[in-house]
Amino acid sequence: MIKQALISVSDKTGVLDFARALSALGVNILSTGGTAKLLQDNGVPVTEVADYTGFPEMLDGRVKTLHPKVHGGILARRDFPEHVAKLEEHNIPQIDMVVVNLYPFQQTVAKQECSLEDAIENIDIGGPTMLRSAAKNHRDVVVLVDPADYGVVLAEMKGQGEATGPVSYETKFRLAKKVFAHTAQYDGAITNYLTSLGEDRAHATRSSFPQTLNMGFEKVQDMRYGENPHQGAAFYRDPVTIDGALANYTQLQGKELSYNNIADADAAWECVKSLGGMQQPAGCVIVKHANPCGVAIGANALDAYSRALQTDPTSAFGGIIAFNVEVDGKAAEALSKLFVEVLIAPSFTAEARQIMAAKQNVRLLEIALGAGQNAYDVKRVGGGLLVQSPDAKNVGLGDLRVVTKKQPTPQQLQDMMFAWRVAKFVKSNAIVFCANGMTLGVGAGQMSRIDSARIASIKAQNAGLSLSGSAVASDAFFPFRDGLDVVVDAGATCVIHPGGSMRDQEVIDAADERGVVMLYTGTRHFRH
Ligand code: 93A
Repeated sequence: MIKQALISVSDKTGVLDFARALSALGVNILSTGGTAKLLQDNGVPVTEVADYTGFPEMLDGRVKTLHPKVHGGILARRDFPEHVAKLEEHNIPQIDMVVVNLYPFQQTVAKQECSLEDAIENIDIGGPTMLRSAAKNHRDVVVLVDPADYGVVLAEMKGQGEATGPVSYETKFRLAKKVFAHTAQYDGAITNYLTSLGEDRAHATRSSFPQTLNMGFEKVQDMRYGENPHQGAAFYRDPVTIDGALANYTQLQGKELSYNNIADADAAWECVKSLGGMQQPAGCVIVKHANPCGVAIGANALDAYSRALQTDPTSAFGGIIAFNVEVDGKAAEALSKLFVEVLIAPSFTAEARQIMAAKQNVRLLEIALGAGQNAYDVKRVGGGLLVQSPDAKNVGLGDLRVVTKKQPTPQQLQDMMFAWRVAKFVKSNAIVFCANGMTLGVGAGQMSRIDSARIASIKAQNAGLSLSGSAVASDAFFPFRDGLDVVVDAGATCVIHPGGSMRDQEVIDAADERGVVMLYTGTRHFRH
């Protein structure tokens, strides 16, 4: 029987309804200041912990619930007569349910302007202590750290559905495991934050990577299989919500997302997000095996898609397609003619959804646009992790340097900027031919740059696209003039790349000799 519950929550989602229902079931409710006030103001009977223990909240709230009357009531073993007698001796009633969620530490430190002082004050001490006490004594105490569990527990208490009365052991055990996972993750976030601070701690500048990396990711779903059917797989989400990130997707229809779907969807989404602020309002990216095989901007979603598709219609079959604008009926009509695995957009019109509903296998994902970045980019290697900051650098016009005698025309400049944005999302070695806001040929993932250049021009030929007068981006410098000769032979008249090779002069001389424009970005975008 649950006679008494302690409720102390920072995230007050759903707590009022839950407390009201508990109260209606005859449960006595204890609460801390803010939570107690919310319940009182809404007519739910509640006793403040301070009145209960006879000790006021003190030290700016640092000590609210850290009291034997609270922890004795939670931790006492109900099956040990000595424990029960001790509680009676000290006049400590049992606490049978603990509902706690913690100070929002992760959200606080995720803010750019967060000071060390702010971070420290948001380290919850009393909350995890109660959670851990209750989870340790889960045989007799129900512990809830996630508002999503309120409903299940209530249903069990009321004996609804399958439930037969009091909260089952299975549920209590599941909730306890969830608590320990949660507090471990919470402490991990604190460790990460503190060890990431630079020497100048007062300013809390983050200048290095944490000494131990506790990422605290939460499993969203198990998958049927991994990259291949003989591999197991699961998808985990960052505990901190990242604006505009793939993991925030809402699936509107379609089969369950697979491991490869998610990896490719991420590549498409990150690339299409980078197409904002260009000459045309709509952007479309088609991805196959983690590489863009068609990228374009256009007057609207249909226009951008039709142009992106032209680059490599063969590879687009079974692809993953992302838009940075709403997908309307016209675009959906065209898309429904292609075999597509996943479609991603900030939104789909009702008409578009209706059209796609006829293709139930297509996975439709809505994700709000946003410019959030992962804190870390991670790659697993045998026995370790490689961690780096994400490749967040976006080259602007001011970063460019013309190194040839010939200066770019405004059109060439636009074409090269577009090609450069795309090249960032193509696996190295990347060579991307573009013109008028669309890709014409993409060479990806080759071990030599000259092979990427050859492949990109062959692909343009195969698609029946002319490279004459096109722009080329190369994700890293040309080590020799041969790669440049290949793209110029194919028809390119301007080339953008980082520069920085030992033989830069040889390559600049070649560009001058061939009468083409060459721009340095000073930034490299290797992607492996
Ligand atoms: O400052 S604390 O670490 N010290 C405590 O004794 C304590 N007890 C509960 N933080 C404490 N809490 C936290 O207060 C809970 O974990 C919860 O997040 C929050 C609820 O406060 P209020 O009810 O005043 O909004």
